[in-house]
Amino acid sequence: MSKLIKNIDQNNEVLIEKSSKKKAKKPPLYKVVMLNDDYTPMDFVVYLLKTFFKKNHDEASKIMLEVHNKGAGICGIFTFEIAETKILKVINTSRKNGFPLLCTLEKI
Ligand code: TYC
Repeated sequence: MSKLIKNIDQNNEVLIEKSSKKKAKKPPLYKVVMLNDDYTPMDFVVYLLKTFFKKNHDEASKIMLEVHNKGAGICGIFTFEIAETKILKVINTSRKNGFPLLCTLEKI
């Protein structure tokens, strides 16, 4: 029998349990950080940012240049599983194309 039915009183009023009023706890979030290297072509990095992080051309170019000039840059903020999946896709695509690009995860 569902919880809902158990929580209806004699007057057919739905009783809301204290615990169900509590807000759901938000999951921890992680930054996906892309690292610079000397070998991955700039246009390939822009392609990865557009494909896996849904950036438009200007946003992708800006992030790529930030990584190129400062050594690292943020691609986006996600829950752990989503961040991990995106990193795996970026790294797999990079290796298939013969490039050493790396991304890391940083808990916020
Ligand atoms: N530094 C690379 C180059 O000059 C470009 C690059 C940018 C590489 C960002 C990796 O995450 C990266 N071709």
